[in-house]
Amino acid sequence: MLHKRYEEELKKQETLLCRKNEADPDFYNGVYDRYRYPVLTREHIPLTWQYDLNPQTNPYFMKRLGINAVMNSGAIYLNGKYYLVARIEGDDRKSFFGVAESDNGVDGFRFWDYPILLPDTCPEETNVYDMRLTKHEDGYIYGVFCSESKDTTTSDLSAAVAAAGIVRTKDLKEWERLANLVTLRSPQQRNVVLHPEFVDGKYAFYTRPMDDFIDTGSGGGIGFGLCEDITHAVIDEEKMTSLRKYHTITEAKNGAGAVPIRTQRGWIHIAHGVRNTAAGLRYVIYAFATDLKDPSRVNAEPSGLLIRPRQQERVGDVSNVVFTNGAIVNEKGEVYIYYASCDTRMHVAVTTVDKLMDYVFNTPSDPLRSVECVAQRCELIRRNLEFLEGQR
Ligand code: M1P
Repeated sequence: MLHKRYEEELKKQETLLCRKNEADPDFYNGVYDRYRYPVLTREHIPLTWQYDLNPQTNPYFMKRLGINAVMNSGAIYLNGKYYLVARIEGDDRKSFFGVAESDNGVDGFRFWDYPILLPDTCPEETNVYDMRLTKHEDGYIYGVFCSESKDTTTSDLSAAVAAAGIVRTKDLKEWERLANLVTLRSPQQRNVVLHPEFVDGKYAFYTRPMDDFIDTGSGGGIGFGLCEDITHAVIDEEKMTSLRKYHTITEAKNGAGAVPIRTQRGWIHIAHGVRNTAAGLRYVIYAFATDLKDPSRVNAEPSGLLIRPRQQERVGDVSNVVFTNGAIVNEKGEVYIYYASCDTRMHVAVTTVDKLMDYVFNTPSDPLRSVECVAQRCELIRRNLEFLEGQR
C-alpha cells in the first residue's frame, strides 16, 4: 500500500510540473524575454530518487537521499524536443547529471526515470558537474564536464584539481567515457566547451586555463586549442580568445558557457564573467562573437553584461550568481538560453538568432575608461535628441 503522504507530495509535484511558464511582463530590454518561473528546481526531481516508497522500510515517509539543487545544465535540441542535462547536487554535495525533457523549452521539463550513471573510469574523481553538450559534425553528441579530484599534493583538505571529462553518446542514454582532456600548458581546466565543427581538420576546444582550483591566476581568459584525437584529447598550445580585462565584468575570471551558435557574421558565444566585490564574487552572463573561419579570433564584444541575477535570482546557495552552460536554437531561429541562478535552480531567457546578432554586432564595445564611457553615452544622447527633434 502507498503512503498517504506520497500521494500528496506527488500531487503537489504534478501541479508544479504542469505549471505554464510565461514571459515576465515586468522585464524588458529588447534583447530577450525572461521567463517568470524557473524551468528546473530541486522540486522537479522525481520522488523515486529521494524517498523510499515502501511504508515497511520508511514508515514516516522520510527523504532518504535528498536533493539540494538543480543547476548548470547542458542543453540540446533533438527531434523537436528540448533536453537539459542538468547538474543535480545531492544533499551530500556530490553532483551528478540527469536528463530532463520538454516539448516547448520553457515549461513541462520532466526528468527521465534514472539519472545518468557515467562509466566509472576515473577512480580519483570525486565530483562531476556542468556538462556542455555539443552536437558535433562527426555525428556524436559530446558531453564535456568538470571532473574534480582531491589534490593529494597538499595537506589542505579542500584543495582540488579540476580537469575536463569527456563522454559521448548518440541518444543521451548510452554514454561512452573518453580520456580526460590534457592541456599540456595549463595545470587545471574548468568550463571547457567542444566546438561543433572541425577546425583545420581537428577537434577544437574552448578552454579556461587555471593555475589553481578557484583562482585562474595567470590564466588570461577563455582559451582555444586544437587536438587530433578526441578519444585521447591533448592540447599543446592554447591561444587566448575572450580576455579578462581590468575593471570590467570579467576582471576576476571568465569562462565559456553555451556551445557557440553559428550565424552569418560569426560564432556567438554566451559565457560568464566574474568580478570581485565586498560581498564576494559576482557572476554575470555576457556575449561575444568569434570569426567563422578562425573561431579563436574575437570579432565582436558588446560592452557589459547580457544577463544579471535579478530579484529572487540573486539569492541561493552561492548568491549573486548567474551561470550558463547551455543554449538551444530551434528550426524557427529562436534561442533558448538556459541559466542557473545562485547555483540553486534553472531559468530560461528566450530570444532569436537575429536579435542576438543585432545585440552582439551593434552594441558598442567597452572603451574601458569612465571618461570614454561617458563620451560614448553622450554621443548616443546627442543622436537621440537630434532624432527626436527631427520627429517634431
Ligand atoms: O559558483 C559559481 C560557479 O563557480 C564555478 O565557475 P568558475 O569556474 O568560473 O569559477 C563553477 O564551479 C560553476 O559550477 C559555479 O556555478
